[in-house]
Amino acid sequence: MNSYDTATMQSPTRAQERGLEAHRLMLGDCQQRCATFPEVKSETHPNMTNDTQSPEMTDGFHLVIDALKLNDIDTIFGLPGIPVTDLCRMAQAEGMRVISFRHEQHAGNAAAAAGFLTQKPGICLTVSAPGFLNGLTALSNATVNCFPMILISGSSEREIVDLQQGDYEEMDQLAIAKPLCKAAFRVLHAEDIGVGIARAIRAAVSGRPGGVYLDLPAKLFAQTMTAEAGKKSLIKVIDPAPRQIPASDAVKRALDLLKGAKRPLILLGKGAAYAQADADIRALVEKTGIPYLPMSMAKGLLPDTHAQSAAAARSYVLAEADVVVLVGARLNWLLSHGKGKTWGQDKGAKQFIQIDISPTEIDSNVAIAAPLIGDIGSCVAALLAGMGDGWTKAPADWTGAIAERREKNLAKMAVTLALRPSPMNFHSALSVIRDQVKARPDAIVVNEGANTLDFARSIVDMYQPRKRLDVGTWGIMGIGMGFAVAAAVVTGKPVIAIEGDSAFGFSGMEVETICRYNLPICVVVFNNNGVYRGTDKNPSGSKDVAPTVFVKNARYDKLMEAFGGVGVNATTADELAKALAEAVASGKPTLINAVIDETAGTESGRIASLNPQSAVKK
Ligand code: ADP
Ligand code: TZD
Repeated sequence: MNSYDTATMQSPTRAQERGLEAHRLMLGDCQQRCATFPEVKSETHPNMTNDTQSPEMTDGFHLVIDALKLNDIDTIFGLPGIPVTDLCRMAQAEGMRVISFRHEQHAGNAAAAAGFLTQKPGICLTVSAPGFLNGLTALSNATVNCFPMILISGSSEREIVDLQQGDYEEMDQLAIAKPLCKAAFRVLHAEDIGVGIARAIRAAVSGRPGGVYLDLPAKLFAQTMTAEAGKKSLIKVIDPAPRQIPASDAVKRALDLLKGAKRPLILLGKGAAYAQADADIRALVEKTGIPYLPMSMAKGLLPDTHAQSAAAARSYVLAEADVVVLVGARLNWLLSHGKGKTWGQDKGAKQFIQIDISPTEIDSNVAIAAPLIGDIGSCVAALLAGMGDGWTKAPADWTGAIAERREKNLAKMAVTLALRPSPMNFHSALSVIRDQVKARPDAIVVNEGANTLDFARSIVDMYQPRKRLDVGTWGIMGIGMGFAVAAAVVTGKPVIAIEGDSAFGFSGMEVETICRYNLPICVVVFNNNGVYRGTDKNPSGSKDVAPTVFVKNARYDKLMEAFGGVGVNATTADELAKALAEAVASGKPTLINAVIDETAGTESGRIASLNPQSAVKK
């Protein structure tokens, strides 16, 4: 019955033996308990079998798979091991796509990105304790970013965990997950698997999306019940993310405020990208003629080349605007908390209209004059309906002043982008990627690093919604390969991962995963020999190098070659352009080691001011 046993019994290592023993104990224990406790006892439980009739049977493994499939979830990102190895195998046998990673954090990041791209919760499957903890960073990051995902982890026996008797990979995972995600559930009985998965799906995608933890103890998987009862126990979730219609007085309040605005601004956040209300959002922007700013993952909701984009005049519009419409964007650190110099504190108070699905987001940092609570699709549709046909466009003196600044800044930037210094700097390398994305606007860009992130965000224009995935709300490194794998798996489109050399290191081993599944991913490593830069010196004179520098002139391209992908060392913009175009056209896993001037970066990119300064002069 358990193919893990037979598959690994030939020559088990000591660790495997320990694991197998634990597994055997679990199974034995399960059988014993089945005989003892009525809730899992086949003879007495109404859903369980009676051997004499030999009806078709199912078990916990199959119920988990059936419950996911019933809810149109077709992909699992995970990493096998006790007690979920057979779950991976069986899911694959049942037609699900199972993408196995080298580290759970990247499987979790893939699940999160899949959730963001599809509005269906991405599934990450891990083993207990350490595997669970490895996945937890991604679960927590997904929750912070409002991405729907479900981390499903196998766990040890409750009886042993709760008495802290030292089980194989013992940990009270549910308790640990709870504060780090939106909801956490545990299923103890096979007949509750349907409810558990339904609750997890609803919790992940309804209201403000987020991460959900589902704890499945090992012995659940082997519990049996009749196939018929099993089928009946599953739940097809109806309307998992119900529309939330804004109140009409809230819509009127928002429109009244917007009507009187002299210098209005629309700010689009990744909530707007997630909502998939692309046509209405574009209609809102174009009908009102209001200039807009996209947050990084909202880039492409309207093409970055749109005449109303104020991205190239960002500081000006943030400081000068009088009424700001926030669409799925929080006034957190990325927006200087809605106050201070960035927001032109000396120019009088701003008034905000905030569209968000979460009522408690309102007034989180500054007073919000017109909250509009609901899903973005419904809210934007209500605004459009309320505006009717005769809505007056944003004042021309405001839009004209922005256009003037934008053109000036874009012209200045064009000169910088045309330069071809040797070695490459961030601008020359990114100008090449910018051209490639323009040629293939359906490609998905994944982006992490410090300078590599900041420059790419402003230089690489996006043309279509949900084509840019990045470090998000935490500014977290390590999302690169997980996000790239998910983007390729979910969309089948080419993926260009623009990676700082430090950032890449967090998930670099997943190039093997990329090669194994032959995914159309081109990783471009901006190799400037270190975190931020490669120039720091150890001031102590000891033989260690400085904490921010790496091995000089490393060849990350060889890493991809090691697994059969294409590796290219690019020292000029032309070489980079050629390699990138070939990678995108061929769809072959490719890693381009883009050699960047090691002096080119700045400390922490554009957020250097967040570094605490020592008060002591030494
Ligand atoms: P950004 O980082 O791009 O500024 P944030 O992650 O800070 O964006 O904000 C996203 C916001 O969008 C969150 O406050 C979240 O509650 C909200 N949100 C997510 N999905 C929806 C939706 N479908 N409708 C309304 N609001 C949403
Ligand atoms: N660890 C994690 C998980 N997230 C982080 N954000 C950091 C550490 C700190 N950090 C940054 O904020 S950016 C960065 C680190 C380590 C890497 C910057 O170096 P890079 O990019 O090589 O990736 P640039 O382009 O050379 O600056």
